[in-house]
Amino acid sequence: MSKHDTLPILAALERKVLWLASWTIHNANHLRENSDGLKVGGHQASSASLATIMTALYFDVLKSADRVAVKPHASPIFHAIQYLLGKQTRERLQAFRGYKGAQSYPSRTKDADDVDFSTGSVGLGVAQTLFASLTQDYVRAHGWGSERPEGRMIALVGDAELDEGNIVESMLEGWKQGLRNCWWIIDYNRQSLDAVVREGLWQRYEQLFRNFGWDVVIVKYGSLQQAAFKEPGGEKLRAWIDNCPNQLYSALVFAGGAAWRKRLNDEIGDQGDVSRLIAKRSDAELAALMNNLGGHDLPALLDAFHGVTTDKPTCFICYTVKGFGLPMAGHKDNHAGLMTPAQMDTYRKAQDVREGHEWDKFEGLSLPPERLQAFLDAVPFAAGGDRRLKAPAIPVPDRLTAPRQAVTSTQTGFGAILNEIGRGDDDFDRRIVTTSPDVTVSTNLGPWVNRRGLFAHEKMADTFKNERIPSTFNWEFSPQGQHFELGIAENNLFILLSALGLSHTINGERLLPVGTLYDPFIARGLDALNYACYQDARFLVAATPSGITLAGEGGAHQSISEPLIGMAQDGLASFEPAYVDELAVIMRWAFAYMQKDGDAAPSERNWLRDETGGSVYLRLSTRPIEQITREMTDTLAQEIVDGAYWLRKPGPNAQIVVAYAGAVAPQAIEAVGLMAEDRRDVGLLAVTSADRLNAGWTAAQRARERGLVHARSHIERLLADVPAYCGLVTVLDGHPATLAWLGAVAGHRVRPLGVEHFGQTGSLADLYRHYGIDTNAVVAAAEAIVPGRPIRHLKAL
Ligand SMILES: Cc1ncc(C[n+]2csc(CCOP(=O)(O)OP(=O)(O)O)c2C)c(N)n1
Ligand SMILES: [Mg+2]
Repeated sequence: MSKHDTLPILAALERKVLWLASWTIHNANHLRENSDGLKVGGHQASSASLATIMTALYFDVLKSADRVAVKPHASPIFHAIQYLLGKQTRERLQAFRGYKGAQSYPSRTKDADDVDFSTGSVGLGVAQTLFASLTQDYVRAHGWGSERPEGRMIALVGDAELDEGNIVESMLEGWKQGLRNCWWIIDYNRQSLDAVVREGLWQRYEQLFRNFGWDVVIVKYGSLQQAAFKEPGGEKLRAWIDNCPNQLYSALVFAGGAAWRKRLNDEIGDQGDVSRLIAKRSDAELAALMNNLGGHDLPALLDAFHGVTTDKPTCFICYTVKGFGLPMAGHKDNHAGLMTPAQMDTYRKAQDVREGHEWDKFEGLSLPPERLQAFLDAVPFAAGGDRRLKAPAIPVPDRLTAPRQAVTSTQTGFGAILNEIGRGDDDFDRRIVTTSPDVTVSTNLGPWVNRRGLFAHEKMADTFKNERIPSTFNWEFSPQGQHFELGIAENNLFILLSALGLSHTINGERLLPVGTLYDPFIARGLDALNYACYQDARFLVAATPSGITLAGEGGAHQSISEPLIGMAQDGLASFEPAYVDELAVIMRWAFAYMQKDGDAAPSERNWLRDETGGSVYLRLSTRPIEQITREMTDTLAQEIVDGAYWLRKPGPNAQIVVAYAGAVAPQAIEAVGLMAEDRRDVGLLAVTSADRLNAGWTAAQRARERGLVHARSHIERLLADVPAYCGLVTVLDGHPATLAWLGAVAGHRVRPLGVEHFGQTGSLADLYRHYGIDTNAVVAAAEAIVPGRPIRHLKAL
């Protein structure tokens, strides 16, 4: 079909998309039964701003291999487009923002109409497209997925969204990594939520993008304006538009044709030709001309998009009007504005939509429905079939191992386990991809990187090696490398993990991503981590060092709240093992768990939904501790994965049980040893995952409440035989609330020990004593809750 034939169809679809989106929002707010009396909202103005751009993209420019992150508030436009393409149902549109309805912000996991990337927290979806493009390149450089066409990774970006620093962080990384096939289309409506944006912002953007190696295309004037500029006096009009402040332009868009005329006549009306240019247009024509910014003009947009012939990252700055085509257009307070029923009625009539036919796809359009349907059936974007790709699970070895060391830390063990994996060359070894924000060496990924190399489009030798200068690390880049070295930006780490962790469904090629960072800096990237989990990306993150155990480094580097984050973060199973043999079991399980995609029903053994899979967080330590020599039986391995096991099972008369997690194991063991000199049957519970224990406990209780009376979680079984009078001391290098709930499982009195205040520098002994997580503190806590006389022990503390 020639461009000549396509334009009228696209223009009709643009009207329809805007109508359907507006109707969807109106329906949700004014027509649907809404017993709580609250308006559900829907961002009518913000959506309208992108109606033309998205029409041009989805119905003409996009290919099926392209992937798009849609600005959160354009969700109604996206759903309307999918409805026209037959991929969204009327029922879900009618339930927009309601239970199980089309989502307020496009959601990969909760929407049914093939959202490529979730958005909502502004900035993150934008950066996701950049990292998705790097991931696509990584996959292809490794020889996978070349049977599919390459896609462009596209973000529809709000202009105020660019204030989010994570976008700039990602641009810097994209520049370093040779970004290709990435388009960011800025909806330059010059409005944010609260107000009108600063003058001249586009110039800052333009320079910013060019500095990072992007092409910039500015789509400022629509075709009506371009034609008017060629009329006598047109250049004067253009100069006026170019000099008009954003606030004033927005205000005049809102005020309409008569206001435009008055203002233009006041400012440039006595200048001959231009007066005639203005005078020969009616108010409506004048408003149409002045509102005809490039971002609302199909010919200008199609020229701009089709004009790109390279794979260079490209930014389009498209001038738009927030609320375009609606009565609230341009008003600075329009962000959460809703049309009134009367306004909607006027709009309905103007669209020739009959009452009762509001959802009809082609209602009110003058083109024949068959022609429109035939066009929709042939839209290239929708031609490729299922957009959710699948990739088979990569078999995980039966065991992961590290050379045995008598005294070592979980961080060292982590590096050693990956180093062992790095020796092999089967599919499992090749599909692992590691990444770290400038802490590769200090989180112990160095040995793995030495074996597998760093990833880059081009080969880059390690100059130190070439110059024969001895160095522990071989820093060689090549397209075959398996490590992404990132600059220091934890947001980038988590967004890259999100992109790598969706490769199976975006590229049809599975990767097993492993990221490392320092535990306290999880907080820096937390929203990006949450975003990655919300999209159901699959990865393993190892956070190390952690806690006050980092002694000499001091309070700025000592994490406290992260164990609670690990428990509370959905989609992330978290572990804090103490011993390397536990870690090996957990990592093996994690690589399989990351690939699961099954039934959401919980297992009757631990009441966890393991079959659905998820991502995994390992909180690891630099503290070398004496390892236990033991056989890793299947039962023990299972308990480690379920979250806890008895290191010393309490006897029938136990008065004290100590439960510990992570690096404080030696303190817990010593305290139990001392107390055992005076009290019989003292128990020691090794907790490897407070998160999984807690989740299983909650799920089993819920199951019992629903009538499954025999439902028992792992922690309930472990504590079942502990006498009711027994006290429970819990201890970890992290917030005490992590384990405090253990007392509620079977009604035991509990004294939770942990860290509540910022750490500081000192020796390990100093700090453990100061914060009350040393051997002495465990014994003192036990003494406070144990029944009967004080505990005597032979060794002085
Ligand atoms: C991280 C984050 N902070 C704040 C918000 C709330 N918020 C939603 S939209 C918006 C303004 C967006 O302005 P812009 O990107 O220009 O889009 P427009 O509404 O103009 O279409 C804000 C502050 C959010 N969604 N995410
Ligand atoms: Mg804006």
